[in-house]
Amino acid sequence: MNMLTNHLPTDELQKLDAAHHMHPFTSGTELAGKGARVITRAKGVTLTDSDGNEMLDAMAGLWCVNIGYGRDELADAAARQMKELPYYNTFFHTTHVPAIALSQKLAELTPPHINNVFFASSGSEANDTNIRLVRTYWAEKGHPEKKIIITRHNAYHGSSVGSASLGGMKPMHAHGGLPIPDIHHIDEPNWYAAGGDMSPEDFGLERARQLETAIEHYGADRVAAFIGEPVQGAGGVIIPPETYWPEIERICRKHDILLIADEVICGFGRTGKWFGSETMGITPDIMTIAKGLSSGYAPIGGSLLSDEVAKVMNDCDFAHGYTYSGHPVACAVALENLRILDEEGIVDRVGSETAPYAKEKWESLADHPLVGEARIIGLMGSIALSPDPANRAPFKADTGTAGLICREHCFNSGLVMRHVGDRMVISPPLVITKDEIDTLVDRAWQALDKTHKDLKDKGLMEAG
Ligand code: PXG
Repeated sequence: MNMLTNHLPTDELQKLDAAHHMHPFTSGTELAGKGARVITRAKGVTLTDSDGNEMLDAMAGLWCVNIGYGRDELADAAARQMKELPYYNTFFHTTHVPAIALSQKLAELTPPHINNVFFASSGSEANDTNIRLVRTYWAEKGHPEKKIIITRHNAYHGSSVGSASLGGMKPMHAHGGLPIPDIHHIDEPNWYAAGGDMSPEDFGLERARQLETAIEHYGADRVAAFIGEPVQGAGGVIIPPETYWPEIERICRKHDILLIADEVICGFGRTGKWFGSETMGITPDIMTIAKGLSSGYAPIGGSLLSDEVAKVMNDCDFAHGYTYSGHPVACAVALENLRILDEEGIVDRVGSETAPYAKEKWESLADHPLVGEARIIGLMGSIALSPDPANRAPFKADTGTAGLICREHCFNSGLVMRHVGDRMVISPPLVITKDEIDTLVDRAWQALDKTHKDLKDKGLMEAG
């Protein structure tokens, strides 16, 4: 049974998949019509599908395979741990070596004031922890009315009821009656789309000050926390103006509200430093982690807490936890992943060599006649497709029409890029080489050429 994937022809696998497997964020009916792409193997930055086609994975899976595919050390760490202690929980005054070792390693890698972790199995679970945790924190300090969490439109913080409420994705809110009470959304710092004639710096300040307006509206005595991704990922790799985060931090400190940095994508080297908050120059009270923590080899996430937050939470019996909080196999895999990222200097190399090279190459895509902006920070980048790049104009066609066409051309050019509306985004494994970056950008250019031609042929180059 477990050899199934390598022994059935692609169309049979696709039929079985359509018959029994429901995919996230996907219309099953539509997928059944064309058949899912079946990925069978991967090595480094390269995926192989069931027909033997190879593709450069410029998304590192889903923004997570930071050390690249095929590292035997992680498989060996998992096998060793499974044989020794495949599972035990961390409830009821119990612990085990992998959870101890990983917590200690995280304390070493994070900023000096962050020394505690509450484990989960995903970013969604960790953000659910954060909702309950910040409200409990303030209640323990004698302010039970400090409950509101301020977040942003077009943010992504997960798919569970709590984390999707923190997120700002309207289609997600529509499914299931979200958000939950006491979540307030402000606008995102997307200068390209909404900056108009303002300078990026002024726009960054204006967007950050929406936080202050919201706090003043509710009263600081009712606001528990602000949460944001240092750089929005799933929202389209929106790199905020430089003025934005320092102003957000100033406002949080002034009004005594907790600052949560969602580092699920930005953490573990993605922005060229260990954490996106370091790149943005901020000192959060809580950081959400997942994805790159294990490079996606095992499901694990967590909430990292400042000493001040940890002290208050340690003094109370926080009624919260998951069966797999600190799962030993996931912890062992994450620990080995962090050892490799650290000892092989992968994060440092992104900051000093790979990211500067990628920046030069990626930004050259701005010369393409279909591209309104091409930006990258560390190894997360995006391009905005536009029928009128000089004016940053959107398409008249439904948002996402051009992006979807471009994504299909990328696949056919041997490149996995994701589209977010009409933005194309990348987040390749951090081990990508300069030659592979050249290949990535060449293939992106080819896909843009084909997209441009298609859009012209279909009369879709009109600005809206
Ligand atoms: N926070 C951030 C910033 C994320 O990007 C989560 C939390 C939730 O993590 P889990 O492990 O529960 O998925 C994420 C996840 C996409 C895409 O299409 C992005 C994510 C997940 C799925 C799809 O870009 N990010």
